Amino acid sequence: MKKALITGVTGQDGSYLAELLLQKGYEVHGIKRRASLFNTQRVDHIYQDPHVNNAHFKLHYGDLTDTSNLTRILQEVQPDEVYNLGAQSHVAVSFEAPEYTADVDATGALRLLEAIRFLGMEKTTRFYQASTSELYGLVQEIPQTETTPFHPRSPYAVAKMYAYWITVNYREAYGMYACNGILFNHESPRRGETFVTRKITRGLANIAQGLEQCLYMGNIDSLRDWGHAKDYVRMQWMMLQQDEPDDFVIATGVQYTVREFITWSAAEIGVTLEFTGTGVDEIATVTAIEGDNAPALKVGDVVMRIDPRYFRPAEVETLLGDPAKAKKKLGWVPEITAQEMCAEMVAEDLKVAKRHAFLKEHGHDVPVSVEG
Ligand code: NDP
Ligand code: GDR
Repeated sequence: MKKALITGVTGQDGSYLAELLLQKGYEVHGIKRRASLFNTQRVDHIYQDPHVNNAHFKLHYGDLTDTSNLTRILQEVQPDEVYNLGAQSHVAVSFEAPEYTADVDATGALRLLEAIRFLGMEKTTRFYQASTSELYGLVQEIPQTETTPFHPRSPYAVAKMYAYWITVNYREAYGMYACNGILFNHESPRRGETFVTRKITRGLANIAQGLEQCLYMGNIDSLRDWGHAKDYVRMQWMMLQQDEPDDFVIATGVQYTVREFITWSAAEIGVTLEFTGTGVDEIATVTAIEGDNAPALKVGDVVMRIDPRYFRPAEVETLLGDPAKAKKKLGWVPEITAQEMCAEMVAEDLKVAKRHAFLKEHGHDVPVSVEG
């Protein structure tokens, strides 16, 4: 039985990857952080009681800032494959906490690689690094490929650039099977609530149900190449199954604006929007409502405004990936379109919003607002 160790197992990708590897018959180990509240919601459905024999999914307390902890877990587990998905992954937050972001996202990758080498596992343990399209930042070429030069635009992206190159370096210096997946934005109903797609689907679902008044957004002209996390974790696994390690761009090859994503999300709820005004004065107004998903809305309501607090000190305006290499060498193609993914996300968030509206009506407190 193959063993995998996943850092960031409690995150969006970690949870989908753990599911995939369990389906493939792996013993899956994940690192979770100690928190004052439970933080395992995304993996609770695959939790296995460690007191029962033959548990194939095991969680270890740990942190990417703690070398001794990582070394001990690696020694104990002796994984065939390590997936380094753990990160302070929010670009805007990285401007607020740049040093911590560097410690986790850059030095964290080094700590893992060095622990693998220190334990003499560099010839037996394969390593996947969660690299990112944010490396392209101020884009030098459209679309972006594995050879497009990097120009990172945030402390997050700069930290991830170190992680990218240290992964390449350990491959070249020590002959490690170490790969970078340069993944473009990927989303799902499990996406963190402060990333733009989820902020929109959750926010509009809440507004439709009368739990919030308005969505406050940053740069809605921003262009992103959005895929589904389920498609992308499949590729993470495929990258570690080849004869030779290599780096791959994972993307859909299609880009849309944040504004378009807002329009689709509203349409999924049955609401048609009109965008008027420019810059910080742009608003989205309801022009038609179909069906019964939005009892709290009426024609003429303003459901989106711009709040400059969500502008970034340096923005990545446009990202568009070319996944040709992944298609050619690994036969990978994304199966879920951005619109299908949006529909799935809205459906899930609407279910929760309806439940919360019911609870609120009956006098219970419900979580609504989100900053990000
Ligand atoms: P999430 O933010 O959903 O998950 C991040 C995970 O990292 C969580 O499990 C989090 O734990 C964990 N983590 C955070 N800090 C630490 C730390 N100090 N030590 C150990 N674990 C930590 O991210 P995604 O699942 O979306 O992304 C996975 C990886 O892929 C990340 O590295 C991200 O930067 C990268 N990436 C993501 C893309 C995307 O579009 N989703 C695109 C390209 C790259 P906790 O649950 O406790 O917070
Ligand atoms: P990104 O994702 O920065 O690309 O990083 P995010 O969804 O946060 O932003 C995408 C774009 O939307 C614009 N935007 C807003 N973003 C947020 N979060 N909130 C807003 O209100 C808002 N309004 C407009 C942003 O400015 C940006 O242009 C994600 C993360 O998952 C990284 O970890 C990963 O590496 C990259 O994707 C690829």
